[in-house]
Amino acid sequence: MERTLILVKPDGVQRGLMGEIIARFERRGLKLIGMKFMQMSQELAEEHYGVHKERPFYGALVSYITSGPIVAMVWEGNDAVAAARGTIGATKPSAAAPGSIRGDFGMEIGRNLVHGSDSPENGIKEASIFFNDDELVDWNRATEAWIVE
Ligand code: DAT
Ligand code: MG
Repeated sequence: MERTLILVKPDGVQRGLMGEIIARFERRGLKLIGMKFMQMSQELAEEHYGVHKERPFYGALVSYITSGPIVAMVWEGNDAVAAARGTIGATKPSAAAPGSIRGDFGMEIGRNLVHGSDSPENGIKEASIFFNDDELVDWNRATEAWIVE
């Protein structure tokens, strides 16, 4: 069972798209096991985006992600990482497929609305940066047998 860390970034919150974005993961069949509304600190942003530290856009990326509140979530499922990345769409919204979140709501790479982990390993790692174990909920979903064979 994979986990993926999903963030509704500050533009998604400010534009009133939280519910719209969350609904897409929910309807897809991913299972929510953690969620919080928060504003990321500089330290948390630097930890989360540490892999991009040497890239020219790093400063802008950290200031964007810390510029306002976000929704942080952990979603679980078989192939959760790839499924969520499909729902999110390509990094550059102007090139993202219609039907994806970025393809339906975005225009620019620096305002691409949502984050999703890029591998199962990073899903586990990123979830643990944002959530303590006791903030993740183990629950039985009534519709499970209609989503998972
Ligand atoms: P993704 O968010 O699709 O996983 P990523 O991990 O490669 O993409 O990059 C993290 C974020 O950094 C991305 O959502 C937007 C920003 N970014 C990536 N490449 C960029 C570029 N060439 N110019 C500006 N921002 C960029
Ligand atoms: Mg990434």
